[in-house]
Amino acid sequence: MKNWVKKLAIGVALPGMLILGGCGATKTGGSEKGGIQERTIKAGIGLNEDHPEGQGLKKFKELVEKKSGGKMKVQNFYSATLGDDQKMTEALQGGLQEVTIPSTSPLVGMIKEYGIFDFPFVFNTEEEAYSVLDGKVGKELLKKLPEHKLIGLGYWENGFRNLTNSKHPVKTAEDFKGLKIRTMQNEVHLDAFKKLGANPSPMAFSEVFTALEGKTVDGQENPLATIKSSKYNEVQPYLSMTKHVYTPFVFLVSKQFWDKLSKEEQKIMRDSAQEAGKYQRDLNRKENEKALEDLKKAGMKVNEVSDAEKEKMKEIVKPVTDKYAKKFGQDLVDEMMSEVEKARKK
Ligand code: KDG
Repeated sequence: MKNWVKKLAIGVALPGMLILGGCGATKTGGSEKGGIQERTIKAGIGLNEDHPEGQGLKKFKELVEKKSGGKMKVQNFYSATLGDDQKMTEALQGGLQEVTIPSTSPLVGMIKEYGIFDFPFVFNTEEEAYSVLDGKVGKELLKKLPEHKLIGLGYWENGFRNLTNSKHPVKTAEDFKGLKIRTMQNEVHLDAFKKLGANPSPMAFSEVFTALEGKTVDGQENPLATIKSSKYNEVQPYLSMTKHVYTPFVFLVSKQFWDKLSKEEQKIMRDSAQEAGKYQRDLNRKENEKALEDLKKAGMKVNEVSDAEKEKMKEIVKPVTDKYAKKFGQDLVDEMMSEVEKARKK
């Protein structure tokens, strides 16, 4: 067994723990009555209802309520009404909320290994990302969650991130210099943008529009569906197709809640999260194409970034990714890259 797998497995192989289906689900304390009980599941996300993530959550609700004969009810909350990613994740750990689906990036303070998905220019396509997330690497990272009072049921899609700003088009590595860019609260993003000569400012997703509107930052970076759904075009004239990072969403369940469920109820949750996840990934990719056309129509000045310039950017941030590969585990990073290479050969 590879070192990084051993380290991750030992971290979670608690006595009597049954690791099911690669999602790290623990042995069911299970409801003594078994079967399906009347339950209410509070599910919150930071994005809007019209975003593919919001649509995916609606699909999850529909599936859980159908599969449980209406006994398990899902209450959806959008646009960070229950708080930002970190606050909602803490609410799950405290048993105050049952489901949230954040980007992996804000979790890196808790589970450092998730930072490998913040390395710039690792993936060229969504399929390459899926091969890592749905394969050994993604499954082993899910097994890290129970020790943090969380259960992970799989990965949905935030997607490839592109840069918007109010100053000028970003066509070359040089063009980042001096730009004040909002980043997620994530050390890899912070260090990478600093290395490119930008001036990064970490903040929660819910604060981004106000910061852009008030010009406390010049720009931000997010997938096209988020740029459109959050109406960043209203305050950001320039969109540069950097595709610099692919960010996953991770479907999180409160372990306190999960351990009360019967095996049947856990299967309903897991199957619904995975079925809704496939639906959400497909919808996200369709919406990204449509969003680009809509953002152009809304007047954003869109520029492509050449492969040569992306290679230059990758070279500039290499000392950052080398530093964090050591911190997160070189074996883990090597395994991710070998999965990517395999996907590229398909
Ligand atoms: O809850 C929304 C966030 O998880 C997601 O949009 C994170 O990409 C993100 C950002 O920029 O904060």
